[in-house]
Amino acid sequence: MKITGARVIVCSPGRNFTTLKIETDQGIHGIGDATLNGRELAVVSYLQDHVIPCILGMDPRRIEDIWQYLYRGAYWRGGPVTMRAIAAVDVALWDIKAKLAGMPLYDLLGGKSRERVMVYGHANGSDISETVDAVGAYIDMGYRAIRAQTGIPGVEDAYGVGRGKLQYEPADTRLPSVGGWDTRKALNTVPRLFEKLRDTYGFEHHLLHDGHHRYTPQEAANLGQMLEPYQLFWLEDVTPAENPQGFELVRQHTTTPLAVGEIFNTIWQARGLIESQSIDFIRATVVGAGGITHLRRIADLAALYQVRTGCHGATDLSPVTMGAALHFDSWVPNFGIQEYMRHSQETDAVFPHDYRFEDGYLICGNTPGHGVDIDEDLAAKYPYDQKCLPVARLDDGTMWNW
Ligand code: GCO
Ligand code: MG
Repeated sequence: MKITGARVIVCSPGRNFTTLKIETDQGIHGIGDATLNGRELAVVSYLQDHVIPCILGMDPRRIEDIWQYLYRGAYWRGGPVTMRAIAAVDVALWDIKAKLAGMPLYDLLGGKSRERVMVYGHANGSDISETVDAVGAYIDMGYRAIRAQTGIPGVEDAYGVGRGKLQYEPADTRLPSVGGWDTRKALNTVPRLFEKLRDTYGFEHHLLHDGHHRYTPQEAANLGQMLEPYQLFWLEDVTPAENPQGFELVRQHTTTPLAVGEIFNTIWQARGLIESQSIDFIRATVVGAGGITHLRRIADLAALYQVRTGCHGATDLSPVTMGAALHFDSWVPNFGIQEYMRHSQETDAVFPHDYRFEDGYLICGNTPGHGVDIDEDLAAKYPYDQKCLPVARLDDGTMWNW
């Protein structure tokens, strides 16, 4: 069996997506997501100029060998561009192999460990009371787990607030827009949000919060302590993970569960945090961390330390990643939760899929493969529309982590 063709499809049905389609001499094709929000064209070039010429003619059933070829063979290992390109190939090959076997991908991975996948949605508002209402709307939609982010008085464009949209979509200008940040003000506001949420809705639902890399380890520990009475499911990316020892300090001072890893590309970035038992959830996902082949190694390492998965699932990860992640989530023994921000109707139409939302869970379908395809004619109607993620500055102009 041979790979006879591979092409990159860039489209913007509501937002930008980069998709790889691999064709074979047996008429079976596979689809992989390669979207890197705000840096899409770098991955397009990596695939078109450097990966596709190498894989043409290879046997698509040799997923492991092709993964190693692209990872070791590049010599320049890791990084978001390389690993997204590898992920796109890997996911397309698993799609092909599962179609060949006539099985849904979860069966090929080892079979289902659960019937449905608990997801969390994103509620946000410009202030505490709007956010409390937004959480109520998610509860009404059936969600059992909800991430809550609020505007912070005195901070311009605080992270996670939808600017009037239900779905928070940060990449919306051609050049980066500038948001603000003030840790003192955030520490004054975030615990009050969760106090109000628990007062209003009780303790039945899982609540989550994303610090988006903004706090120092000491500030993060302080936030974790202040949030303890509200029993969060997790506090995410509370401090940058470049220095894993920072998480050890946070861990020593709070029992609030910690999640990290949506920007990780390899097991090497996750290893120290997992082995030191500094985190509870690993957020690496299919498109970010080299596809199914690499993600399952991360999950297996995590399982040794009772760390559970919590795959990144923002809207910049296409339905192809969502479909593949749901098969992974259905199989992986140490599953925690799956993020699900919901794609727009335009996006869903371009990527026909067989997963569905029901009662706070996503359920993956049974079609052979990962169950997601691309409608290329429809995709062609939505040309690439360059957009960047924002940047953040403190009040005095200092650059901060967005
Ligand atoms: C999350 C995230 C995202 C990222 C986005 C960047 O937890 O969902 O932090 O919303 O900001 O994926 O492209
Ligand atoms: Mg996040």
